Amino acid sequence: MDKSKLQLYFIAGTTNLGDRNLLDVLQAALKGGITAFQLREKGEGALQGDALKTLAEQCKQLCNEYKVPFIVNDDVDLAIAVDADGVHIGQEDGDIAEVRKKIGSDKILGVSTHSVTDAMTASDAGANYVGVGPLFETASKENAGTPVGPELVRQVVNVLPGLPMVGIGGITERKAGRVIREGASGVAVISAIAHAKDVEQAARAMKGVITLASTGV
Ligand code: TZP
Ligand code: MG
Repeated sequence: MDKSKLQLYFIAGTTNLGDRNLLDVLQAALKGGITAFQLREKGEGALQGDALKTLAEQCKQLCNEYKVPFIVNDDVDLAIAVDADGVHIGQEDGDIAEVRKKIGSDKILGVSTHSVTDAMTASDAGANYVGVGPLFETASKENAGTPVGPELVRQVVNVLPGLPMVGIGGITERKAGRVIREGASGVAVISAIAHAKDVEQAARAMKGVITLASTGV
């Protein structure tokens, strides 16, 4: 896949947003320059069934307008049903090669990884990109596990230099540059954008940091 699509990867679901409307937040983030979006509808009060499918279709439509890939977390059947651009799965979400077979070779497959071994396995099984983390402490994921630290990004890049990869977990505007300098293609964030006072501005500022760090300035 095109690594530049991973530069600023925004992840959200309705349960991350309090009173905010997901489509409003997504639109603001798209205006601010996010390069990929993942719908991650999880936890208490998460939408299901038709309501979730409708939301996914609306997110996809909005992402299409900005030519930004729309990825569905975990739910392979939903991703297929709404013809999403891809699916993202974790280590406990089934066999990676099976998911690849199910979605076909044209769709993006992302896999969460916590070690170099995980990343090698995901790459061998047909992942287009991996998420590496949690790099730092995060309040956005239950049982996220002990932070692996930004050094793991460099270790994965050293072993798998061609594999597109995003760092994830507790990444703020202040920490994003470090993650890029360790060799990540981009950063994946929930709260840095979803909880920002001004979502569009937060995305734009983060994108600026990433662009600067990527060009080595
Ligand atoms: N996977 C590992 S950490 C995490 C996920 C989904 C949460 C990232 O959220 P935040 O708010 O950017 O730390
Ligand atoms: Mg999962």
